[in-house]
Amino acid sequence: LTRSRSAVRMAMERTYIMIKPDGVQRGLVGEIIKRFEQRGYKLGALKLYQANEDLLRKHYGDLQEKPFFPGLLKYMTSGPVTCMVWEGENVVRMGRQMLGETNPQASAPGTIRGDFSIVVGRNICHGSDSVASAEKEIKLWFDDNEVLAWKDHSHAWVYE
Ligand code: IDP
Ligand code: MG
Repeated sequence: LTRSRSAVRMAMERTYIMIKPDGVQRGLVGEIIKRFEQRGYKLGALKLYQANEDLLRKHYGDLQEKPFFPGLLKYMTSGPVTCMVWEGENVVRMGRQMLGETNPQASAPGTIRGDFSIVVGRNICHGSDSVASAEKEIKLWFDDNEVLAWKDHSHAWVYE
């Protein structure tokens, strides 16, 4: 019984969450951090950062041919972003759920995009779409020594 229970237990994951320049400018950094903290996820890394085009071309490599890509580069370099690593059970999928849909008008109220944004080109936040892209994005945006392992005293109150 113990073995089958631990076999179905979700893996602990890490995800890369980024508050885009509009989210920073509009004073939503605290609000977005608060939602991940209050859910019970654990902060692994955090910094305010001025992204450059080279980094964004790597981050958004799959979108380079899209007509909106030049505008996306301009948007994402228009001011500082807030880079974060959040850790916990199923956090990649749950993080995307907390962000909402890519298009804010398809995002349910209660999600970050659904509560604070209106158009896709100013949708406030980024979240990794898979465990593999999370690991890739964490490496891209952070040096190894910026991502910390630490003991969260709430762990036993968040997980059974
Ligand atoms: P995601 O951020 O929800 O993963 P992606 O399809 O990966 O969505 O697109 C990355 C980002 O590119 C979006 O969050 C948004 O900022 C921007 N974007 C996507 N589609 C459009 C568009 O049609 N017009 C303008 N910007 C777009
Ligand atoms: Mg994406």
